[in-house]
Amino acid sequence: MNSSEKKKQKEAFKAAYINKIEEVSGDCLAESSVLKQYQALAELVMDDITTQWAKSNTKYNKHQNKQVYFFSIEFLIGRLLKSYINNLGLEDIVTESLKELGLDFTAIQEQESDPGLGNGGLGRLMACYLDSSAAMDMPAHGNGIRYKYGLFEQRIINGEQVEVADNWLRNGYPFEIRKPDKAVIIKFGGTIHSEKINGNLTFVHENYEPILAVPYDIPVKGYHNETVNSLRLWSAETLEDFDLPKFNQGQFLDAVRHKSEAESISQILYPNDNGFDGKLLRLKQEYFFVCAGLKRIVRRYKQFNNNSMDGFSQKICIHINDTHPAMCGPELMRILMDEEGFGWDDAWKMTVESISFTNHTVLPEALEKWPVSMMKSLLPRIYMIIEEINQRFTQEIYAKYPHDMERNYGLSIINNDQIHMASLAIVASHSINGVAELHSKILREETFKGFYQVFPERFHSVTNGVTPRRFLMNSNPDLKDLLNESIGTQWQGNLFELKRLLNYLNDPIFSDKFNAVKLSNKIRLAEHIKKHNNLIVDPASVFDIQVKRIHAYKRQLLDALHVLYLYNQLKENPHLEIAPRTFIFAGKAAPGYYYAKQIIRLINAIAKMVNSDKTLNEKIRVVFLENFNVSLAEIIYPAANVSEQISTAGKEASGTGNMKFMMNGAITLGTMDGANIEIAEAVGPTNIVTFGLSSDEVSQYEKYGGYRSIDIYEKDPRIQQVMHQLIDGTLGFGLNFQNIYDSLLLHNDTYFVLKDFNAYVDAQNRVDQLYRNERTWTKMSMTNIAHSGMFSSDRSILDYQREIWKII
Ligand code: NBX
Repeated sequence: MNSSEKKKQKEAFKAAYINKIEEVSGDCLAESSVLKQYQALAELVMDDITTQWAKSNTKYNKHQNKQVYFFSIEFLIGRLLKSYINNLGLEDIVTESLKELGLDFTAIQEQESDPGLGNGGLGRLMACYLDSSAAMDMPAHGNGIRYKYGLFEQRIINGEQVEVADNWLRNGYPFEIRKPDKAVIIKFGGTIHSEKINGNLTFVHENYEPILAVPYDIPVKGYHNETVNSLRLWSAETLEDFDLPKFNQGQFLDAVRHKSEAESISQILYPNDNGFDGKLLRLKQEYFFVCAGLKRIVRRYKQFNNNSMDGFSQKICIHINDTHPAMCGPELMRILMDEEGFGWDDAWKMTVESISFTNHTVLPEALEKWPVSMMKSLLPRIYMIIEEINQRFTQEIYAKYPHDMERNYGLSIINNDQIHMASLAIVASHSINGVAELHSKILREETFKGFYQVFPERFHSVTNGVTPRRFLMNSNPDLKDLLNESIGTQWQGNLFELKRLLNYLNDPIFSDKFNAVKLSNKIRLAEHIKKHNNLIVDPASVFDIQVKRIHAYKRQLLDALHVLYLYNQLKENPHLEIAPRTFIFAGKAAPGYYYAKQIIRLINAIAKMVNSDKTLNEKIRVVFLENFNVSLAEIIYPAANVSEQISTAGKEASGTGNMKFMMNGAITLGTMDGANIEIAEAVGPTNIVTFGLSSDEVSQYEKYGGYRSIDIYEKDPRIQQVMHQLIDGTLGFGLNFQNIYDSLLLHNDTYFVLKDFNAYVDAQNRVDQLYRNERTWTKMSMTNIAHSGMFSSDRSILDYQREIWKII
């Protein structure tokens, strides 16, 4: 675009924007609030997008391309305004125009609420996959729940987590379109009886409670292309706002209760990451979005296919994100048999051909098992179908493997009066995949070993990826510009092109610019810390960061104990030569997870002690940042030097934060777990710092014993010192971390924190040495970015297309 064209475009944009502000606020620009400025900009952007959206949909309807639908109980999409603007290619026009109008674009963007419709990795992965699918012109859509309240907001008060409801819809949400004409009815409870209708055996569902599912669609705009896909989120409503007959009888409360019970289904996101809590309302949520989503998909398919279901499984991929949508199997069977008139065998073939399943965790406490009694009373027809799926499946394997009774028994979907949702998902899918090589291997060899023996061809592995648009280009614009001016812009279309950066490893001018970018990102984070924690941190210090959900297996405790150890070292020897370090933590604990909340308290107690100790010469600082969410993450990753990825080996399925850090030039300090292993392979052993037990060693100890944490404790005075400090009042008057202490010694340290402690301290020393050699560190950092192509979600989506959905 030449400069006069650009000028024209800017003028047109400004005129339209001023108009829009008047329209949404009734005020002129000068009088308008920042909220109204944001709302006007959002509407203007939506106007552009909806035009493209309609075109995309028409194209999809006409050409009947194969469509993928991601069914997920979480979509952690983050703020969308900037992402839309950049994907539309309007970045410069908007930025410059707003500046010329004297407006603060950053403040405007901060008006947008960050929809917390997910807990962590699983939900964020879906958002990255939607972004990549649209960027690659692939028809893939999301199907989930429009929670009225997303994941709680976290406040830290007196060092402890306090949860506050996340009312993200307070000011409305400009990027969704409510489609009441596409609402569907979901039936809960009631009874089933069979009847012969026109000579056919038909199942009749009676006395059920009907709930209305109303879709809200959010456009998913591709990067610099014409594709706009859809994220459809379902909201639960009563059929009538008031149940009039009851109201007339004077049962006012009953009528209103019915309303709130119905609406409770999409009221709130369950805040457990990697944990199953078996609540009836959760089961309702799961069926709610599965049933609503499938209904619309089938309806649309028939509408554009001469009212026929022919070819359905060749054209439709139902991809289920973990087991929460596993009822897609029995629900699709129900639709095909009870509504479309197929017999069992044909319906089953279509179902298995359509469905594929990704597993995200091997932690036993996260595996979903629903009591038969609950399923039977809430979803009687679905239960009948699950029973029959199980009966046919077990018969088949008993006939095929008559000598393997014990293994066969373990494969039963229904066991001990519980329905094992992972087993259901495997039996009803043609593909099961893990999210990193190691994780997929553990699925094959341990978690789903029996199923792997029966269906080896169903097992796949697709390593996770993250979107470079959000996590590099939009959140680290200075790095983007530097890359563009050095290696050209091809990397924006194919992240593997970042390899070209390797040509600059020994270029001192480039290195200086590269370090200047990192420093300015660190200054931005330091400002955030000053504002929110009222603490001054030195941007020249090493920013050593662990941000993720707080969970015992992720071992924030190991990080914290090392800080305590380093503090002790510095107290003993204030002249200890180390590069000054700022240890930064952030993450939410599930509200009912006491241990994780204690870890937050511990980190804050250590922070308080360390930050107020003047004798340390500011060599170390500790920060716990409140309310980790996608927006905060976007400020954090670009500012990191060290990426802490220290889970007990074998427990973190993949991790995706590790990739976001790497893409922004942080060095991974990690165990050989999840995708860390593939990061290590990509960058080579000299560009990562690894330590600790391997997953094989962990599983040997778990199976055969042989680890006694007390032995380690008794041999190591450094460990004794930090352990005592947990309970002797060092960390503050009355502050006692007895239960953390007990978990490590009395309960034999389930996650091998003490076992890996020594190796971790050594690894941290290596990090310190490496950082103090600036040239070495800069090269390592650049090398990490150069090899991050493999961790783009564009690559993951291509793998899914090739291996699982068979699109290319
Ligand atoms: O999924 C996460 C894994 O822990 C990460 O290693 C992985 O990178 C990420 C994406 O594949 N799993 C996860 O976030 N699980 C859950 O959020 C979860 C939530 C509720 C539940 C079970 C699992 N009942």
